[in-house]
Amino acid sequence: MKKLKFNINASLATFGAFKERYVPEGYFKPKDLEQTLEAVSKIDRLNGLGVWYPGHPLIENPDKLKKKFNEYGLRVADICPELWGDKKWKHGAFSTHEKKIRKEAVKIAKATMDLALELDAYSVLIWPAHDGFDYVFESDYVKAYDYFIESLEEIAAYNPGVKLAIEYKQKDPRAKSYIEDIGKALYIIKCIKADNIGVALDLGHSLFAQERPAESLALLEREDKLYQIHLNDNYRDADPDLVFGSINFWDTLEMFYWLGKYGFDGWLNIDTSSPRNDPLKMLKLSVNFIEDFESLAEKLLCRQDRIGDNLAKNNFVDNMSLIREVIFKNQAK
Ligand SMILES: [Mn+2]
Repeated sequence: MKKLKFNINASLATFGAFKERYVPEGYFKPKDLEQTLEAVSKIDRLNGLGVWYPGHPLIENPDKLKKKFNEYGLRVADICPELWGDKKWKHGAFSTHEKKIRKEAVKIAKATMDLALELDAYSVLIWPAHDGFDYVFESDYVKAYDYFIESLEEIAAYNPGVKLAIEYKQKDPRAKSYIEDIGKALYIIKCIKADNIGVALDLGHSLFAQERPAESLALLEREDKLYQIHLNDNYRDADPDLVFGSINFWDTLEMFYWLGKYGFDGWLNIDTSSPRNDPLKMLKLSVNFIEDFESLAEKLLCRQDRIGDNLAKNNFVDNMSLIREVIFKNQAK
């Protein structure tokens, strides 16, 4: 069996100040671009960074940004339009009733697609952060979904050669997001009918939505809509972006088994937040955990025929007995 070795990326945001409402000044003094690239380049296997527009260092000069990343052996993995950090987006970017704001969001998303081509990014991440609501009688749902779909249709048609990955999430910053789970994400994609619109499956968001991540992955694989994977962890009750691999072992292992089985060739994006621990060490820990899950998944993939036979009979107990032997006894009967 071919060795599992996924592409791994992170983001400069990993080294941010981590400002929050209780500690508005943040927990760290943010590192500058050179310091961050220097630090990231020392982590083996971490070969890419996700960037954003507008606001990311050097993003107005993509050639210079590419050259700078190259100096450190890094490349751009993905890019996203930054449509959450200003109060003008407070009623959403794509679904808001304010036409002027929707137009502005669409314009920024199109410019981000142009940058994606210049930077050789694999895909463009669309996170509809404020597209949601907080209260009953706050939203005209039909209109909101119409506007959302119209906006995304216009963006997708702008360049069918650029992949757009919608990232669903239950809530935060809104009390309720419109695109909150895999079902709604796929519903929207089916409504839009553009070949270049898919999904960013964020492991933490899937757990938070009470999904089995491997099942959500399967739906995306079935529809050929798996464009990005984001890795982090949580207790399924919120999205604190805790270190990948630290909490939900079995769901994560099952997801890695299927990622390997499907031959996923995109990027695994380490999407974690680390206000109380050294961000660089935490990033390394996530990379190490990815390698651990790759090697465990590999061992299982060597037994995929037996695992497949058991799945075909819904034979959980024989499957888990086999998997347990492989994982804990380092052997299989
Ligand atoms: Mn994410």
